[in-house]
Amino acid sequence: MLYKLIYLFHTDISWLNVFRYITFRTILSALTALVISLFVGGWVIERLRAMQIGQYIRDDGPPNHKAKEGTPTMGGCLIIPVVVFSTVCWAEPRNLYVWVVLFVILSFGLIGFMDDYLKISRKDNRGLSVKAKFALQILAALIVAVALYLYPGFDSYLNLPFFKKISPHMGLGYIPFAVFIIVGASNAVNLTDGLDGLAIGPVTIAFASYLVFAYLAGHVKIANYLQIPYVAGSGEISVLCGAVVGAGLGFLWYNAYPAEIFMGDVGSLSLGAVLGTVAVITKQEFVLALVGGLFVVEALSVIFQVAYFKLTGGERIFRMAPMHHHFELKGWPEPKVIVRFWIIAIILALLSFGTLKLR
Ligand code: 57M
Repeated sequence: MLYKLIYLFHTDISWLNVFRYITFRTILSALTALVISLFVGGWVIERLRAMQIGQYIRDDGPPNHKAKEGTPTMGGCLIIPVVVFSTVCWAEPRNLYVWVVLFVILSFGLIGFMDDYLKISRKDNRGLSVKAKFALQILAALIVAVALYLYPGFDSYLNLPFFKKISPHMGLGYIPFAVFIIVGASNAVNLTDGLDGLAIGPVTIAFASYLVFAYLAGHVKIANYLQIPYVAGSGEISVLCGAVVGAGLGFLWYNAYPAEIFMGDVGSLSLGAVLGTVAVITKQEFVLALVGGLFVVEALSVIFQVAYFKLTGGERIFRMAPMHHHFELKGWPEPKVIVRFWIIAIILALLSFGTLKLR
């Protein structure tokens, strides 16, 4: 909105023309989110502490985690409003994709908020039941998937990296596919959020990658040159990705080891779902397995651990799942696990750009 207001004067003040450019507004969006997060973060932590919204630590976790008991949580209540505010300020208000993604961050944020609130307010610290949580996530993702499927400007064929010529039309099958990507990404990020900065670091890196993918997909000449799907209007999603990068860096300032705040399910579920939605809109769903490879591996470690545990009647593949706990129990100090996971996330993000040329 702010951008539209400023742009009204571009005929009188010529340099205001720069606001027309998505790149400029993406940088502004990132800086707006970063500055607000940094300046407001400390106050939010104080408020959460005053309201006694502190993390409950289960007894069955790694021993060193008990010291984290009471750390202010639900930090997603800072991230989400900052991302929404920056996006609304600097993105094109008539762009449907922007509003679809804002619906996702708010709906999944509400699901996470309900889960976090129940965990904190209940004596047994239980949140939403797994069934209720999944049902709400699938419902929200279904609304998004159907909206994209019905949107005339959005083509629901499957884009396969490395195979330019193969792009099968999925028809109605696209809807469950999109739901799977959005709900899967949401829960994979949620599982990964188990060490200080372990989720927000790779999430910020992933959104920095999709900031580029969205810009390229929305630029007809570049998309055609790279032979990636051209998605008219998806360039505005770069502005939202910029807001997430800024808010992510600002949150990391406080979530870095030793964390002063956790994002809570309100943060992890919403950021993961937004990442999945951005991958769907930019038609880079399979690339998400690479960009978000860390989240995929963490989720798979849980799936394999639980399956093996049930199959063998109690045997484990990892010392503890998700995999970050396995390395913790192997004796790696928490910061070492975190930074090594960040390094892997950066390598995966760089590799993902290789899919743009290798086709
Ligand atoms: C999401 N939440 C963290 C924090 C964060 C099926 C099973 C694998 C499920 C899984 C689970 O419960 N996952 C929930 C992970 C939790 O973090 C809170 O949750 C939010 C994210 N959703 O924002 O509010 C704990 O993580 C630590 N933490 C930090 N720094 C951070 O910045 O240190 C989080 C953020 C926090 C804090 O200790 O309390 C979590 O781990 O629960 N369960 C697990 O991940 C458990 N694994 C497990 O049971 N493995 C089993 C089987 C079932 C696979 C096995 O390997 O045999 C681990 N988590 C806990 N205890 N809490 C280990 C046991």
